[in-house]
Amino acid sequence: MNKPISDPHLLYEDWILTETQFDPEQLNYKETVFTIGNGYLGTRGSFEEGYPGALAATLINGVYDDVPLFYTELANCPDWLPLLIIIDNEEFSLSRGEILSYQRQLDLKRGLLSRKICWRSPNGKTIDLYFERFASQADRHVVALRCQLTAVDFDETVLIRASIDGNPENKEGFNHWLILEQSYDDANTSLLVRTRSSRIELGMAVNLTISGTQAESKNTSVPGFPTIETKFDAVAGKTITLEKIVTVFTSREIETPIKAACNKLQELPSYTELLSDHEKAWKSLWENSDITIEGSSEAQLVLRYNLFQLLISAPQDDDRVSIPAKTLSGFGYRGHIFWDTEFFILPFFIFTQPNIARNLLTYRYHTLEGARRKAISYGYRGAMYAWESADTGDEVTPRWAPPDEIYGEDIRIWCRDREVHISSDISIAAWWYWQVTGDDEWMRDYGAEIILDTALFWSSRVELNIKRERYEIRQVIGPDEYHENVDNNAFTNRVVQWHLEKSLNIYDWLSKTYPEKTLELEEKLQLTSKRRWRWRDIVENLWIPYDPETGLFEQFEGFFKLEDTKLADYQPRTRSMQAILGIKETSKRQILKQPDVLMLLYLMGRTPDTDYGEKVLRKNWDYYAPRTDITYGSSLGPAVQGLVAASLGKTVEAYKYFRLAALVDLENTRGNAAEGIHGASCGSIWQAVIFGVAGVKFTPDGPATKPNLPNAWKRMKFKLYWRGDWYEFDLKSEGSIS
Ligand code: IFM
Repeated sequence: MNKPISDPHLLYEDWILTETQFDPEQLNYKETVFTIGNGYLGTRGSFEEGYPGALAATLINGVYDDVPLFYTELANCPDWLPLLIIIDNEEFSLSRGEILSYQRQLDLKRGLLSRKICWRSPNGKTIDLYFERFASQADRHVVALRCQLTAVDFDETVLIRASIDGNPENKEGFNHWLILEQSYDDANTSLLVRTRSSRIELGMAVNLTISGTQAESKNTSVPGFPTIETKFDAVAGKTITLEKIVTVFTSREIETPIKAACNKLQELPSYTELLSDHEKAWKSLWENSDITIEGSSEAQLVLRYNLFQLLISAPQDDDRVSIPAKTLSGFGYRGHIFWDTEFFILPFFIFTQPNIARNLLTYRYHTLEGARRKAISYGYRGAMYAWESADTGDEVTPRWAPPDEIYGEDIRIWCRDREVHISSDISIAAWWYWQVTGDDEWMRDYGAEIILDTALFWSSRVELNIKRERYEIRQVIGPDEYHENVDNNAFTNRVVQWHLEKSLNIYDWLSKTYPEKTLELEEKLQLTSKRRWRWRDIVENLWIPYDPETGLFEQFEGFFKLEDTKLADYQPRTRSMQAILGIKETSKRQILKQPDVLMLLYLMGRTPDTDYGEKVLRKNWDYYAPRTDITYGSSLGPAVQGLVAASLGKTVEAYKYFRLAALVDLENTRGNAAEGIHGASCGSIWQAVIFGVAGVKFTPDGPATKPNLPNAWKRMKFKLYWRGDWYEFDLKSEGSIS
């Protein structure tokens, strides 16, 4: 990896991401970059002392609430960070006074965010400050921060206010919380709040300790803002340490969250012990999930950073939540869950943390009722998954988006109605989980119902074209969202065919292995032999727009007739082709938002029985890669494009796409990192490295590699879980050595 292009103040080294200068222009995007979390919650990297225009957020997975009549979103939870430092009536803030030195670091190995500042107040008092914070991986209901202060050139009273902000707002200014109760005793304070619509209660309790000086604490709370205030006499050169430990529970996990938060606070060990347990938990997480790269410590950091983002957003103890498209790091897409999880993120977990993968997939089981309601409302059978899903599984994609210009027309969002491939993406992920883990119980109790009920949806959605004697799927949107309401999208049709074939296999397996469960599902889903016969008929006769003579897929019926456009003619540019040409004009041309056919070929290429082979891959690469708006289209594209490039031995090109994907948040290459981490991009980077660079394929003898290491990478090591065993890989640039 070369030096970062856009941000000379970020340093990438093995495990440590360092920011060497504070730039207020980058405030919100860096808040995303420096998010910490533990899968239960995520806290953006906002400052403890605040900053004008900050988008502070703590998002707890599954805590959704409605903005009535408009939308459902993850509610921004009470902010546990506030810590004000007041010297001589001057509040410490990077927006005032003088920053004499600044450094912020995210230690990925330890899951620790820290900041070192030397600040001179407008009154000329200089202070050294060191902050650190973590969201405990060892006990997910605990978050903590520490602040060390050293007066450099003054002896003066310093006032500290440690609070919970119980009136947090979401990005558009909506406050989801009603304050129910707050209390105070000694150095502790607590708050109980409830969401307005979903009526989820949240209890938070705080303890503040101060060491290195004599200090007295008192309660200076105002409603909705419990505060512990403490005062001490600073002496030049002497370091004082403040530790703020916070516990949090919601009624999603426990009946009385405030009691649970207060009780836990009483039982906790010291900050140092909490931190040490947290570090041990991170060590064990990385044990199976890390990929080590020798030859480029920058590439190493960037790759680990993306994996870290997945690990901090993954539910470890909860199977009723998933990973939102923007993880738990921002307000983008309102915390909704897309196919991003199953297609892009899940493989990382299936092969390195199967327990988490199980939770993520079980969320889809628990949301089947929502998918069934959606199917009924569209006049179909079975389960039709929501394009955007939240707590119940009902569709939460907005129907309309506002126009780009003041007198423009509202824009209809068709994905909710037509981007139907998601039901098969979920089933494919469930099947892969089963293949890799051999978790028959999960398949029996959860997976089979997901796969079979979505198959029933398909048999009611697929249409028979009597004239052409074939089945078709009309009016869909494929992964390339520049073309809406098209017929026979190759990706959709092929994944449906695959899905129905696997449904028949799973039905056979289930009826042989668990006949009682089969009877139960037959009755519950009305799964008749006639319906299964129709699946077989569809598998055999569903039209796939593929020409075996040339090896070329047509992305959808009529795609080749669209006007061809040379994307090179539009260089240089900084916007997507859709932003330049408009929605309608782009849809009339052979321009792709993301690599639709290539995504299909990559997916099918994972196993020998469905692989179309290198010749077909090359043919389709040559056709579609130059027509894909890879830099400014969807963030989901570059890593997949890089994966395919690597499989074709195009290592230089592959590396270019790897960088594009890997830096999307770190360097804000699309300008929208402030909205939250691009979770799918993080997941597809893992896939690009494992399936593209290492060339992993699954053979009857287990995973095998065909490495395509970039020049700078001398060696890479990783582990994969496969059917009860951990496989360790150690690849050198000249080939596999074990
Ligand atoms: O799911 C994606 C989609 O494929 C492209 N637009 C953004 C969505 C959320 O990341």
